Amino acid sequence: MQQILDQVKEIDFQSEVYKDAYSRINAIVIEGEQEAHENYITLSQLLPAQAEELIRLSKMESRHKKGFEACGRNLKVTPDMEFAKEFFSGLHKNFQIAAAEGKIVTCLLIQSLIIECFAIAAYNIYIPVADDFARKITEGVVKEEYSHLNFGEVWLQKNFTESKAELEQANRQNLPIVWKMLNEVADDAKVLAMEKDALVEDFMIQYGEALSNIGFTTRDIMRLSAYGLAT
Ligand code: Y39
Ligand code: FE
Ligand code: FE
Ligand code: FE
Repeated sequence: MQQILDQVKEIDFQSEVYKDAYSRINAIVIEGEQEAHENYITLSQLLPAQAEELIRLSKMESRHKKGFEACGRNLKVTPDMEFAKEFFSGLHKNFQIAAAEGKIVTCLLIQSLIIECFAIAAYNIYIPVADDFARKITEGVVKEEYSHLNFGEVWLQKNFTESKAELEQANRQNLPIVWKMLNEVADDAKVLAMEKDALVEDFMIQYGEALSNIGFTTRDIMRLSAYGLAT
């Protein structure tokens, strides 16, 4: 804790190096929230029985986006949206293909498990080192991300037996993309006082817990959650 306090004291949120890194991380978060908004609308069409709840989640995602846009404005940073679109393009493409094929399990794994766990890890690590304005916004957002993760967990747990094979395949296809994304963002995250090791650790904890809640065994979780991780 003291270490974090000392670290925060040293962060100059107005330095050029901070603002430059923030222009990419802030954009990633804004783009991520926008895509999450769209993904939950798509999911509401794939799961009409739960459309109302999914639309509610999609609206939360647009509020998150607005919150993070305000964080960028507050620091007088222009988000690099082109960079962010490219950053998300792998997961975005795989979600689109799965949705077009009606693969609900894959869509839920990508958005509600992988992306939500990535968001929860990133926001948890960011909160202690954020500026005061962004900290308050992020604290409100991360609480809601847990409810998005919970939606995916509950659905996949109820449909575990029929979903297992598709989950394995979707994990194999998409988890390596997450490790690549983490590597791409590590240097900028470091400037914001967010350590890559901490991000990886928090992601693995969230994702492993989610897989456990869905019904995977410890043995399966070890295999699934580290897939494609080569540091
Ligand atoms: O469900 C959501 O709201 C998730 C879309 C938002 C994604 C946030 C992505 C965070 C990655 C940031 C990496 C910073 C180190
Ligand atoms: Fe969100
Ligand atoms: Fe989010
Ligand atoms: Fe979310």
